[in-house]
Amino acid sequence: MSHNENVEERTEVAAADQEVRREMRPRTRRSFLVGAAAALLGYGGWRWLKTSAEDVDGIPWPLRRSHEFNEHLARNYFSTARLAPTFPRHLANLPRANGDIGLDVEDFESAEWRLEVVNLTDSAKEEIEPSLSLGLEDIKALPRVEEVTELKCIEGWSQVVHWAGARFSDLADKYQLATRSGAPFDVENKATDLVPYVSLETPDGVYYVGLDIESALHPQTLLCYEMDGEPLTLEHGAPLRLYVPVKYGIKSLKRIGRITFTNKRPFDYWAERGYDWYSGH
Ligand SMILES: Nc1nc2c(c(=O)[nH]1)N[C@H]1C(S)=C(S)[C@@H](COP(=O)(O)O)O[C@H]1N2
Ligand SMILES: [Mo]
Repeated sequence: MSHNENVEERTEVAAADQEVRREMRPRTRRSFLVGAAAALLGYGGWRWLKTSAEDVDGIPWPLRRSHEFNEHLARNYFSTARLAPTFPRHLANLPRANGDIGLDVEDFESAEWRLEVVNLTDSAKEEIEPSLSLGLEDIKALPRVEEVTELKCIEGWSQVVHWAGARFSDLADKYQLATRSGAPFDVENKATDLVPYVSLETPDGVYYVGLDIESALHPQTLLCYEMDGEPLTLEHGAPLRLYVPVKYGIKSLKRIGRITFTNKRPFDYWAERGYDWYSGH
């Protein structure tokens, strides 16, 4: 199966999955929430809640608001003004190489590596537009950025790391990605023009992460080609890996093969295995 078919199949499964969830959600959520609210409020409170306006999902609005809160928080919390803490360089070290999903070392030729970029911004057509194919020299032609920030693994360890690479936002800017109009993005003032999601995958498509566009465009989110002052090693994701300061390490995909800007919330390897899709910290 070709890589594209693989992606398309995942997309189809996603669509079917979403369909099922759409059907199930109002019922399961409502019964769960109704039980929880009844337990919390007692009868009087419950009467008040029931008689409050119901919204589209049939969930009384005070409850619905708390549902929306998580997504709202994830989308606005990491605005460009909120920077992750930085550290003095002497505290930085190379972290342990953690996770090798999609990093088959035997089968990988660094010299043949290309970064494919796909713009799937027209959801009506659902067509994969001709992709941009970039080499490492194209990434290195973007302004070089160094930062000393923390890598936090969801398993409970963290390490201050000295990273070097290009800002993801500079890639988006240079190639006019990230917006529906193709105009330069403006996270603060023109959020409605942003393509809402980015998907990143290893070249074999085995490991894949989804990001909200705000986190992808965060000024400290890097496409890294160096860690700890040295060129990236294969086990840390050579030739190019992602680092997202506002997310747990699971989102910092090693060995990026493909970046897709999309209107649909992308599949995410660990979200499918029960972790929070946003995985912010
Ligand atoms: N391709 C790929 N990227 C990956 C992983 C993986 O298994 N495969 N693991 C993730 C996890 S859980 C962490 S904590 C970080 C670890 O990065 P490091 O190996 O450079 O320490 O990589 C992330 N990126
Ligand atoms: Mo991790």
